[in-house]
Amino acid sequence: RQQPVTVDVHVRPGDARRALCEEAEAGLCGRPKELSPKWLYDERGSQLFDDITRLPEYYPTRREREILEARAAEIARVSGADTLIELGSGTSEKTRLLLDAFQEAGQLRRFVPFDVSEAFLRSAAERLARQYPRVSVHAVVGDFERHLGRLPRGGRRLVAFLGGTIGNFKPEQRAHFFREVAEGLEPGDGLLLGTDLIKCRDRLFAAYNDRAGVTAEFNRNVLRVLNRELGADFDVEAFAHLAPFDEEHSWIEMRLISLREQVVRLPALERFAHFEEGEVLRTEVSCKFRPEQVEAELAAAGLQLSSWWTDAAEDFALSLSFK
Ligand code: AVJ
Repeated sequence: RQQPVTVDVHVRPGDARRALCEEAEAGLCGRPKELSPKWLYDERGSQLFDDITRLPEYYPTRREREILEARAAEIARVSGADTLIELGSGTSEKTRLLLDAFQEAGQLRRFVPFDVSEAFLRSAAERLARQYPRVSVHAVVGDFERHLGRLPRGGRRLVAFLGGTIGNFKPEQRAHFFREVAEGLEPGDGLLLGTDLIKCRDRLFAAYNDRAGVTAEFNRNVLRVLNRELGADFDVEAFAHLAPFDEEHSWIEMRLISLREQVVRLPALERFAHFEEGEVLRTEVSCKFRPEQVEAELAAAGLQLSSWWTDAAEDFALSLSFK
């Protein structure tokens, strides 16, 4: 009596490694050095991020959960959706708050988890199908920077992009992302977006430079990923973590700083990467937003803000906008 699970696959396991090779060439051999944050999340990196969400200094996850706990029923009602699409569905822990609220309102027909890892997504989809037997689960394995055009059509859809992951995009990528989402939606479909808000810089700094050093390990883990995937020989201990807040761009910038001059072998690229002492490899930006800015950026993509919810401390926001 459980509904069947469908899985659309738009990325294959080998794709990630090829993309990493391409990025690493420009990102490690040129200057300034930079990698996109998606490489932080191998199995160990995902576990470390999970640990981060429980750190006393790292507020976003708790704040977003607080909002969802208070507002899930309202979100279900206002959205009017019968299809919930979650981009970068992760462990779907917060999703459950939404799924339960939609189910309670009797309006959930379909759940579409969208994630880049096929193995992970398949097991999550099976589990969700068992736990929500009246809901049909249609999983999509894809990259949300490339495959938004492949979202299943039909019904009244709500696309959820939670966790503040939108902050990992730079302004141009962000504008592109909003346009792609809007293009895939029909009038009446919505976007539920989680955004971290600008706050006092000490708290921002503490959230990304925790005392226990978990974020440092999470950051340095990308070097282990490069060692494994590219056969590189990074000395993980020869890089320090620092994540300052850049006021001008309004983003936290995660950096790995080379503690000495060093040459790293990149056999998969048949190249070397040279680091000066003190040279920075940027591994992530995490943008912090003002409310008016979120509204304006959504509007520029053709998405009308309808609701804006924050936690009691106004640290984090969920917005609902409609095409
Ligand atoms: C998962 C992208 C929302 O930017 O806060 C946490 C990742 N990086 N600590 C964030 C992260 C360093 C996180 N997001």
